[in-house]
Amino acid sequence: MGPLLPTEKGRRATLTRSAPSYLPRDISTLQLDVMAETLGRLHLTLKDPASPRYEVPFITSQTRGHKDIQNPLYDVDFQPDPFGFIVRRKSNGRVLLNTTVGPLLFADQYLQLSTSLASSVISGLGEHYTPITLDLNWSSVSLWNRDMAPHRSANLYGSHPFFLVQEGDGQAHGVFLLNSNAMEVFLQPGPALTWVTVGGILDFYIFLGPSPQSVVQQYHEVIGYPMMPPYWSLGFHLCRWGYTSTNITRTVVQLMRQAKIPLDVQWNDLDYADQRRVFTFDPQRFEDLPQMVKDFHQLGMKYVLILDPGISSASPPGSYKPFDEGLKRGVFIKNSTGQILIGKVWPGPTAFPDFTNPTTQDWWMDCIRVFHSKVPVDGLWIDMNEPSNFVQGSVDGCPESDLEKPPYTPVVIGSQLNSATLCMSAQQYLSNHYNLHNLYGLTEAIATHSALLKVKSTRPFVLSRSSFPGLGRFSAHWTGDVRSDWEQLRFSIPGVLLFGLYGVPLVGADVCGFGGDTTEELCVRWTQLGAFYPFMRNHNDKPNAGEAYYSKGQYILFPAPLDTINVHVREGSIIPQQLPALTSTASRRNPFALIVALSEGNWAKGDLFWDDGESLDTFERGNYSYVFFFAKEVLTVPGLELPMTAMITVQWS
Ligand code: MIG
Repeated sequence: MGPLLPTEKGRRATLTRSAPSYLPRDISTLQLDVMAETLGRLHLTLKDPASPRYEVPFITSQTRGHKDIQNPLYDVDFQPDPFGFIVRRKSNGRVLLNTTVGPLLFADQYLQLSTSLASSVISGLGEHYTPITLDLNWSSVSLWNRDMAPHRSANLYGSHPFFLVQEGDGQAHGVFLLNSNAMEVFLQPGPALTWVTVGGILDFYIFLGPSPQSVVQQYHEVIGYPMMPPYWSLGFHLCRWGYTSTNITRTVVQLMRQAKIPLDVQWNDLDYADQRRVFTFDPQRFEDLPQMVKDFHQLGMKYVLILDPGISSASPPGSYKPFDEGLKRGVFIKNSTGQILIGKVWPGPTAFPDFTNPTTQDWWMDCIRVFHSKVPVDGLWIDMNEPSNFVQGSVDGCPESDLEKPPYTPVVIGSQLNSATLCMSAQQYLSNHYNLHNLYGLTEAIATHSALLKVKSTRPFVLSRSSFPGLGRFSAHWTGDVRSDWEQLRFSIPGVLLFGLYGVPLVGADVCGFGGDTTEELCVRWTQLGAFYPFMRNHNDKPNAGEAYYSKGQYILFPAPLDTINVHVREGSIIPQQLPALTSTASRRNPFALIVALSEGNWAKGDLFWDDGESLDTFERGNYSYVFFFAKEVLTVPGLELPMTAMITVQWS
């Protein structure tokens, strides 16, 4: 470590590695900047002085332009070789951080720093399914945004590289590592922790409090204070995946009013969209959506619907403007060779808007403006924005590269960074997806917030599943696909409280649980708890039939309450189905689905005769289709990440 010399904003030194680290593409000379920005905030960065590296955009605009201040709450000492720093609370001399306990490593795709901790009571480093304080007994948490139903040890929808340490005497401090790359934090009983990140720079903010509240305030001063929500968004919200028509949605509202249950906001899930394509609505089942929204407004209610980022790329040219326009304006993320990256989400093949591109923000606003002129929504719910992808990387896979398989991959669900999302080598306006992945939801929230602001000129309401520091300036958050059970009800409390730390106070869990069937008692208790969530929405998964029992030569007793009829399917059969409707005139236009019950030998077959249903002699004249289905189990389909049990062959005649 060379001498610390004064700069305009603080002090600067050069670090030179004396022994090689043996890491690939090691960076052996670093620039250290130490900035005493406010009485309670210390800012420390480590960068490569020789060539600029990726740094997180969009955050911390408020902290620019600070000068080194005198007499802060902290002091910081340096150990020159091996390099480390020690941060103390001046008032009592307590060591808050001591990074001399382990080596600093700084290579292109592997950055590591360890520190001792002042106590074992630490909270943060979300988003995970944890209690309010973390387990320091040789555990680790990975920060990598992922579409994953909340459960233990999984990296979930958002990333928040911030933690609060309670020092034991009522005082507290906090640490924020501003870095958006995939990160793993190793927690040790020392108490100590080790940060490992696979890119970017080391950019630390240390907040001295001294009260826990002031730590949180100091953190929010850096990442931005939360937005002022519209008053109505504090009311009761009702949603379900499976309100399959305006008729059903209207009936729900009517029943709520008849039962005199307060309801501020009615929602629709993807059911409204024509072939699940955003910015459209189903011409039959949701034909009167614009009128329904106006009718709700007449009742003093508001209306919100879901918007997924994936834009269908397979509609016939000229038939789906959001894609055609987006293509023209170059708004979509490209693959490593410069073609539009195609993934697969609800509408089938999709392209992904690159919200780091200002052109995309304009295009997104135009899409919202046009849709809003037909359907005057009051807010938007942005789902699937980790971004989530049903195939790994893209429909064409991903190229072999250090970005897809870095020298070290943090422990993440799916084992690879491109699991259930885009290729890491995908190209965005500001950088590659490897660097920007964790910002996808935030950047979509920024674009959606500013579009609503321009289109409606009222306080925007956005609800985002994916998050990163700064999200709260633009959006509310819900905790994703929680299961309908007591444990998940209990864990929703730390889940919601932690998002307060992260600067997203308008947050809630799906009341009564999202996945599986709730029970009357659970739902009553969850509704009582939900009244204390800042954001209170009851939202459930599609009604589940999809429970399967496998049995042979056994007697099993199945519950058959009055509203349930059990269906038994013989092994080896495939049964075509259509979504039901109120008439067969309507239902025969609905999409088909297949029930495939594999045999013990792992095959199944079935067939379908399909004609217009009313003209004479269709069979004799050949005016029909005959489809034969054959399924055989395969273990994996190359490029398909989802567990796939059967390959289905279809023969037409
Ligand atoms: O892949 O839009 O978390 O609230 O109901 C599932 C359907 C997509 C996930 C959301 C959930 C929503 C569901 N969505």
